[in-house]
Amino acid sequence: METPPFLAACRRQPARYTPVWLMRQAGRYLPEYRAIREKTGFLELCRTPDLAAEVTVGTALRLGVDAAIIFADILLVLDPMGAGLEFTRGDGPAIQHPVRSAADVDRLREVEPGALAYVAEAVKRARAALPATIPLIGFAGAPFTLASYLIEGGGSRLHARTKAFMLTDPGAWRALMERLVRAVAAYLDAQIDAGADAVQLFDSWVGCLAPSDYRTHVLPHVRELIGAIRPGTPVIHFGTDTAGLLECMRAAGGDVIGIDWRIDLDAAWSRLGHDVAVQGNLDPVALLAPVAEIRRRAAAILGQAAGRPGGVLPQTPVEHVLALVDAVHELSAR
Ligand code: 1CP
Repeated sequence: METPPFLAACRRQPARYTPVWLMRQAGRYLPEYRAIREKTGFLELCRTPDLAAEVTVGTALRLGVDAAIIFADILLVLDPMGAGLEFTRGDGPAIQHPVRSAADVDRLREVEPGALAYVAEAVKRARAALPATIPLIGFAGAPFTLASYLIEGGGSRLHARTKAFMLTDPGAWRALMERLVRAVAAYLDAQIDAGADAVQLFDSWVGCLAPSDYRTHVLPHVRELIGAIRPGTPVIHFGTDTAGLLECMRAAGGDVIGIDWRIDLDAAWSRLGHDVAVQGNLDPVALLAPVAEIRRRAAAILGQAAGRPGGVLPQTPVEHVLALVDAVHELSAR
């Protein structure tokens, strides 16, 4: 069997066409997902391996994408640490016991092996149900982004408490990062053991940092984390708004660097160096535009990738996602 295009691209090997998958490809824009969510709370869905696997596999097959991503959330790992994770209806996540002091860091629990066994079980079932041609991506939040949720108590625009904590008590910050590195490394290894073919580290909010703060307070921890993940499985290192941080993220590691739409793909790739793979670059809001515009954008990104192997909003029309997947496959066929 040929190597699936997604895994070939992760390893910078030639593929028949450029693989495509979407962040939040399973979500509220899909009627099938909404139907399941009418009966089941979000956390309950994550904690029910049969349902989580069904959402993962059903979505990938329906969309015709080149990878499935396990249905879970970056914040699940915070719950067994004792943070008290809740998803209140309609809103984002809330942390019942935010971390605001060195003593709060000390009170966090080590994640027991097995605490997140339901995710590993969902990975196992999804892998068993997927065709061999479709790789399964496991994932976790990166330490900075997880720390931000822990410290802010939920989502945040400025991450002001997080930065203040980092700059005021660097020792407690380091202790927090070290705990998160241990928990996330074990969690990703458990997903790999269960059958994940690649893993993605989401540093969704790291773009708020000055490069010097990233280098001092984040980079060493991410490097340690990526180094601790069992070798042989491609690691995708993703962040948003990272135009100021690309070289630093590259230095922290990853086989693939995930970027967003705020930087041209060719510019990002030449800064990263072509000895690493690149993923991403389409603005999710572009999927609200007419199909002709979606195809134009897909062609532009593929053009910038120059033949090199290269979150859906709830109001996104499903046909537009299908059109994107078709456009990428058709325009990049070789
Ligand atoms: O049913 C619902 O309304 C829940 C919405 C939802 C979904 C579908 C949340 C709550 N999480 C998820 C699943 C999810 N989250 C996946 C599953 C797989 C897929 O992509 O199909 C993934 C990979 C995530 C990752 C995630 N969760 C990120 C990183 C993604 C990014 O855009 O950078 C983040 C920041 C989260 C936290 C989170 N979970 C959910 C929400 C609404 C949020 C963001 C809240 C905030 O703005 O702070």
